[in-house]
Amino acid sequence: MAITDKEFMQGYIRLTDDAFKKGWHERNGGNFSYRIKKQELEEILPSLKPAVEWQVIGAAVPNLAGEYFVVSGSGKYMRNVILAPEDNIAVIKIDEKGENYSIVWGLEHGGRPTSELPTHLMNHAIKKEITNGKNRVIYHAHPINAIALTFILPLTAKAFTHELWEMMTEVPVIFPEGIGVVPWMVPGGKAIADATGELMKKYNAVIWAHHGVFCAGQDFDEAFGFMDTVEKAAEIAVKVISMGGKKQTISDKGFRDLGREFNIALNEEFLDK
Ligand code: 2HA
Ligand code: ZN
Repeated sequence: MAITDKEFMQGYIRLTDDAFKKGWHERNGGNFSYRIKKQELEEILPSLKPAVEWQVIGAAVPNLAGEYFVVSGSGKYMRNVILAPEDNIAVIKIDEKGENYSIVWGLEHGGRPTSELPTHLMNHAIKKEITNGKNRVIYHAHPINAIALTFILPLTAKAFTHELWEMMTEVPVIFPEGIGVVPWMVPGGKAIADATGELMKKYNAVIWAHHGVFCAGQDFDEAFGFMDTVEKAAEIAVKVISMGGKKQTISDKGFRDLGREFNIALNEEFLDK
């Protein structure tokens, strides 16, 4: 069976296609990585190239040493992944120090992994540790309404979390811990990776001001679902603001009642005392 027919690859490819059709991936916008399971790796190992050429990651991720990831290619278009996965994505291996990577499959006509590789791998390192290895997906997209809100709302976790919680009753159930916000920063390097990683210790979704959103997930459905939920709530917020603003909303008492009924610990930082 070809690597691209494996269930995890089909799951990866399906997300790229669904997300492009959502309008979240103009041109080469966005990037996406998956930490391959041991059993999945064993099945594809005979089809991988030996790791001979190593490149620096630009961030140290010692707890990912020896791990393999599926990653999108720098400059590649999300909409083309389904047509030619072997040209647009890669499997990379991390070295024994967690400082370098080697391409062992894919990007057949040349190329490099995503420009956001430091942020992806730092987020994987943090999430792997705090979820005892359950988190496997880091996903970055450019959804319209979430970006639009970063021109209007204060760039704080409190402002974004409370606004998005109010927009749809399920949002606080899906993001009880809240949603993080990184102020505008130059993308692609270690500084934005550090800032995002700090927030990924607390949140599963982090908004990059005037740029996009990063989500973490245990599987493809969860990561896609987080992105979809953030963006749908943001779309409602944009419509409400465009219609002249709220005339009524969910109260903080309402959120507390919801938390009790659903047995979820809503982050008290985002509720009034
Ligand atoms: O174009 O989204 O953040 C890729 C990106 C960089
Ligand atoms: Zn981006």
